[in-house]
Amino acid sequence: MRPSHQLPLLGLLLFSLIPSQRCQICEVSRENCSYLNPLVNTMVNSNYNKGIQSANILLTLRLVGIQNQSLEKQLTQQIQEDMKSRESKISSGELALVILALGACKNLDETFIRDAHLVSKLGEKFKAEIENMETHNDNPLTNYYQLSLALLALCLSNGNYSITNVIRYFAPENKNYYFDGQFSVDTGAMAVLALTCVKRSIEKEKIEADIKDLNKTNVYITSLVNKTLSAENDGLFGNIYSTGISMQALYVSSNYYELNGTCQETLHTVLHSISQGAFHLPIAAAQILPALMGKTYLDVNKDCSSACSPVKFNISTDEPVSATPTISPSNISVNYSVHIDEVFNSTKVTVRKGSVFLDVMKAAQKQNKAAFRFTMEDSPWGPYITSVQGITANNSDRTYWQLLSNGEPLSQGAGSYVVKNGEYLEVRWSKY
Ligand code: CBY
Repeated sequence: MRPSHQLPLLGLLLFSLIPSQRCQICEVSRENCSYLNPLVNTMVNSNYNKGIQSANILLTLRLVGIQNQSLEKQLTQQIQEDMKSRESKISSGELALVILALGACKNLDETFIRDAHLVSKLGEKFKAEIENMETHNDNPLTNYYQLSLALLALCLSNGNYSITNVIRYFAPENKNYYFDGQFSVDTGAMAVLALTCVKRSIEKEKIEADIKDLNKTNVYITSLVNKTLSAENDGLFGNIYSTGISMQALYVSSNYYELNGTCQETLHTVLHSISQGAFHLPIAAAQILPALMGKTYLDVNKDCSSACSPVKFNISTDEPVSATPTISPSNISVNYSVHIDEVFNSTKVTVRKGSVFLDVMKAAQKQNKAAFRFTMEDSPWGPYITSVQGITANNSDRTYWQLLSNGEPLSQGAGSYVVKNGEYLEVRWSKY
């Protein structure tokens, strides 16, 4: 064969190799599957009293191919009961998770989605988010993490949305991707998943769009991926809790992840954090596991299984490793302040060693109700502080109570963060 004939062949061969290179993922190898045991046990043994937590867990168990029929049945029931009791109160992101979980990996719950018209209801919730932005200074009802989840679920379940109308809201410079001026890596990564689903639908001509929409979608994905990569530190993207969703975003977007060369470092840090109990909350375990098993939320319509799942996990009914240290009899003392504008109300509080931020807040409240009274709400991530001194956080104003230690914002909530002797703790009235 003459060289000129070989060239196109060589080109074809190289081209055929590209897709497999592009899909490089950073999953845990088969021999390391047992490192994931604590995550699986945390999810399996949690008390599934809240529907949304159940949805997150069911989605993950199905996606990674952990089959446990009785558990799936229990989770499905909880989700359906929660849907009935809170139907009008359920948020866009919550409903999106319910649809993703019930519809995941070709199972019979799909009939519930259809009979309860969940996808069209999600379309309404999505519209309400956008309408709120129009009337409230570009602030959605919830946040862009949920808006992205909603777009993702609508896209994956062929719901009704017009990409020409919504794409502009996903421009990377939109303020809703940023909290306190900092790029929210979780939010950006979820948006990458949603936009990648949309991009694929346009390319397959499953939805109506013009070339401008496709171009914008591509430009936004690239920019959001770059922002995620810029947030890399010691192999983590953002922090330990945003790394799972970021890995998913990087898997679906291109071969960036491979090129970036952080895979081994990422796995090393994450597996170490698992052994340290960083994922003791079921939601934290559910959010990291798919990426570690090479899965993304865009895989929900496939038949699901993964390299680790045929190796039966060592599912135990014992309590999973807990990060909450046992409260010891010795005491520590910390400084606690409520900070509103220029005004500080400060006190010294003595608590048991091993106490969490919330214990400090409770002790301060006992000392001085006027200065330190607060309220909280349950969330999948534990208690969320809603008001202090009667001043209440509000999504439409982008206000919240920020938790800080020695002047630095915490990456855990009030119910999880274990306080240390001599530490300066603060709740600060803030705008994100
Ligand atoms: N989920 C959601 O709607 C939450 C989306 C999320 C981006 C989420 C992080 C990411 C995730 N993976 O789930 C998010 N947080 C949001 C949107 C918010 C804002 C909530 C208000 C709104 N507009 O919806 C807001 C106010 C900016 C916020 N988070 C505040 C806080 C602080 C809570 C303090 C309090 N008042 O109780 C806190 C503690 C940060 C601080 N220092 O004050 C905080 N968040 C943290 C730490 C976290 C992480 C939790 C990690 C952990 N182990 O507890 C988080 C995973 C998460 C939950 N927030 Co917000 C981010 C991270 O660190 N990677 C969808 C729904 C269906 O469930």
